[in-house]
Amino acid sequence: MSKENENSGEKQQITEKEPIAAISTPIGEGGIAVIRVSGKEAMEKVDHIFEGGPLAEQESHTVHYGKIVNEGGRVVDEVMATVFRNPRSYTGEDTVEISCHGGVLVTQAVLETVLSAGIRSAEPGEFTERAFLNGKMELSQAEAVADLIHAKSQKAVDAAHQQLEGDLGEHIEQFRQNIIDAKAMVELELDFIEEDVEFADYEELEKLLTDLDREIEDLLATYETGRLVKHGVRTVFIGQPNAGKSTLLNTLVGKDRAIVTEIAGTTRDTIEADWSYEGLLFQLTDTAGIRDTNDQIEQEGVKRSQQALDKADVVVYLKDLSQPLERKEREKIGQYQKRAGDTPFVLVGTKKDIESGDREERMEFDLKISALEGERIEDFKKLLKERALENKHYDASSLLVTSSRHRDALQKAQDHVQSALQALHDGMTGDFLSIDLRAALNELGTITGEISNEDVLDSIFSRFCIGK
Ligand SMILES: Nc1nc2c(ncn2[C@@H]2O[C@H](COP(=O)(O)OP(=O)(O)OP(=O)(O)O)[C@@H](O)[C@H]2O)c(=O)[nH]1
Ligand SMILES: [Mg+2]
Repeated sequence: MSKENENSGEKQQITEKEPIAAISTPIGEGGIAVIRVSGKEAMEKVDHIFEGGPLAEQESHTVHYGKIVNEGGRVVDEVMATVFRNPRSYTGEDTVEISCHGGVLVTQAVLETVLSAGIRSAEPGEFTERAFLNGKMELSQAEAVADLIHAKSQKAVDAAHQQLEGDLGEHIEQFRQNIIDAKAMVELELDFIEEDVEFADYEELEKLLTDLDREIEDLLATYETGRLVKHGVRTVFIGQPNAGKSTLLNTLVGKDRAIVTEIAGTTRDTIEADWSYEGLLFQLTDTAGIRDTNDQIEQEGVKRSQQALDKADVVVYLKDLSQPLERKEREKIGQYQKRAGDTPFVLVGTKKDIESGDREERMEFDLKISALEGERIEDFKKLLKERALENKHYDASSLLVTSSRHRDALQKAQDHVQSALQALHDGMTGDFLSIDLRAALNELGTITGEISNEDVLDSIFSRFCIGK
C-alpha cells in the first residue's frame, strides 16, 4: 500500500535514485500480489516490458490495465499498474505498483521480467529508507512501520500507529525547541560576560531545564510498559513436576501446545507460546518441573528453567494442591520469591478440584485454580495482567516509548540536561552549559533522524522485510 503524502504541496527535496523493485506482498498463493518499482525513470523502465502504456505519460494516481511481456515476447501475466509520481508516493520517487496474479511462480516471473528492464532488486526496507531520506517521514516513524508489521497484539499495533502518526517525533521536537531556547539564553549571556557569571534569565533558564528534565523523565518512564507492549510480557511457569504447568499453558493458548501426562518430569525443555489477553501479548514459557534428579536430560531442563526465570517479567509458581505442601517446597518458594526480586511473583495453587485438606505447612496463595475444570481461569488471566503492569504507567491512550534505541537516546539527553542544570547551579560559565545543551540536542536528533549515521540506518532498515 502506498501512502500519499497529504501535504504534497509542501517543499520537499526528493532525490531520485536508481530504480529498485521487489515483491511487496507475502510470498505465497493469494488473490493478488504487488510488485513495487521505485526510482528514477521507474515508469519509463517498466514501459519496456509493459504492454498497455505508456505509463510514462500517465497522470499520478491512475491505474492501467496491461500485460507484462518478457524479452522473448511471451505474456508473463495480465496486470494492473498504478502510477505514483514524484513526490506523491510512499518513497517520494516515481513509483509503479504492479498488481499481478498472486501465485508464487507467476509473481516471481513478473519480478524477473521487471528486473530484466534494468531495475535492480531492492534491499530489505529500502523503500522505507528512501521515504525517510526524502523527508516523507522521520526516523522514528520509519521504525514504527517495522513495528506495525511485526506487531503481535492489538496494543502493539496501537503503539506503532501512534508513533507512525508522529506523536513521538512531536514530543522530541518540542524538547529540542526548549533546548534551543535555553541555548539562546545561555549564548546571549556569553556576549556580555565579564568576570562574574550571571544569567539575566537565571530563573527562567533554571525553570526551563528543570521542566525539561521532568518531561524527559515522564517519557522515559513509559518505556517499561512500552517494552512489554511491543515484545510481550515474558511469563514463566515454574513449580515441581506434575504441578500442572503444561496443562495451564495449554488451557490459556487453547490447544495442546505442551505434552501433558500424569508422569512427573514430562516437560524436559522450555516450551514457549504466544498468548494475547485484552490486547496485551504474553510470551508464556512452560518449564521442566524443578527437582533434584540424576537424569541428564532432566538436569539440563532444570537448568533451562532457571535461565528462563532470570529473564521473566512475571514469575508464576504453581503448587499442586492435591499434594501436601512440605517444608522443603515451602522454603524453595521463598527462595524463588527472593530471587525474583522486583519481578512480580504470583503463587497459584493448582488442581483445586482435588485439593487435599491435609497440609504440613500453611501458605497464602494468590489464587487457587483448576485448569482441568476451567475453574477461576478468568481470574487467573486478570491477575496475570494486573501483576504484569503493576507499578507501570499504563494508559492505553498515552504515548509509549517502545524502542531501546529511543530509550537510550532519551536517557543520554536527560543526562546532559541534568549536567547543564548542575553547571548552572554551580555557577559555571555559559560555554559549559552550551556544550551539554548541544550534546542533548544531538541525542534527541538521533531519534527523529535529523542526526543519523549509516550504521544506525543499516541496523534499523535491515529489520524490515524486502519490499517494504
Ligand atoms: N484434577 C486435576 N488434574 C490436573 C489439573 N491440572 C493438571 N492436572 C493433571 O496433572 C498431571 C500433570 O499435569 P502437567 O500439566 O503435565 O504438569 P506439569 O507441571 O507440566 O508437569 P512436568 O512437565 O512433569 O513438570 C496430568 O495428569 C494432568 O492431567 C487440574 O486442574 N485438576
Ligand atoms: Mg509439563
